[in-house]
Amino acid sequence: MSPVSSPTRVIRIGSRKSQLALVQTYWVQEQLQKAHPDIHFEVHTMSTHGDKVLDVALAKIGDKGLFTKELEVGMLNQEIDFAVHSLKDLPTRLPEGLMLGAVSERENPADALVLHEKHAGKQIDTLPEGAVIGTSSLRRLAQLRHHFPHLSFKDVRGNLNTRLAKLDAGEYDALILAVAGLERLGMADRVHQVLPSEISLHAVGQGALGIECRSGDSEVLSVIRAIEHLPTTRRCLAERAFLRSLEGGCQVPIGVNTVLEGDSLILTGVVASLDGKTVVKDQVSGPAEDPETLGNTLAARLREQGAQEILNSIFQEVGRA
Ligand code: DPM
Repeated sequence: MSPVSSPTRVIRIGSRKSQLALVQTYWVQEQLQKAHPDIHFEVHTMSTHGDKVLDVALAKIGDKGLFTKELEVGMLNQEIDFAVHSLKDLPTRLPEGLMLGAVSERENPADALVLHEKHAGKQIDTLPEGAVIGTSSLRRLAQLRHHFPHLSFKDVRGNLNTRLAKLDAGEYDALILAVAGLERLGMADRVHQVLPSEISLHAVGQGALGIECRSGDSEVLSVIRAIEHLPTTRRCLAERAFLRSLEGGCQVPIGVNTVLEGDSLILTGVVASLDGKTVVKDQVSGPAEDPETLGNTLAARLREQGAQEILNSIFQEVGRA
């Protein structure tokens, strides 16, 4: 008698439809498929609100789950089992019933300067007076204005290819984009300069992927453990606690940097006003085992130095998400 074969277990992965989201999701699918040959991993794509509203400045449409909400509803409805996000797009407070289940190894978390060809050979500090920098990140805007008040800034939306086409067409002199996104799309050659952390502290979670799943879904949690990277998780949990404690959404002029040194973690954070004139920056270090305490401690320190006033005036200006 032939043995009765059990039906193959299917796990459904949710993803946004953008090229970057799909590259990231297929990478996760491939890693998990290798680690769990007995399970079949299927990718289901969905459009999120952030993908549909392309003509409004990011900071104005609010950010609460802008790129995650439809996927979250899909998880709660059991249509998908988990979702792959750029961790920096995943809000620090998740809906009831969902959790951050795993974080993958971080790639270069820094920001990159991408120049129009007429500026070839230049760097951020040698761009001419009035050069137009395309970014819709308040974090990049505030930090760069602080260091380079002679540059001007213009909003830019759309996917990476759309943005690069606008740059090449001469609408901007330069763009600031995440190194990790360009690398994942095979466009690392567009990076003219990796901005040092003294100039631009990166966004919370930048360069890492976050897997969001149903709280307590023990099967999914044990499956996704295959891509978990503990050092990255610790760094990102400290960064996320810092942002959560400051009540900052995705679109705030808040930057971070984390360094692991043996058993200790060093966390640097900045909050800057949109005109770049007021910058509050500090650093804390402590046991890497307790990253969230570190994030909360740094937030409290920056608040003592005026960070809350900076944030409150921005929430008044651009609205709160
Ligand atoms: C968030 C921001 C941006 C994205 C804000 C910030 C950049 C928006 C812009 C929260 N999400 O960074 O301060 O510059 O107009 C995004 C990118 C990636 C994930 C693209 C990028 C790829 C890198 C990664 C958009 N989300 O930052 O250039 O996975 O970390």
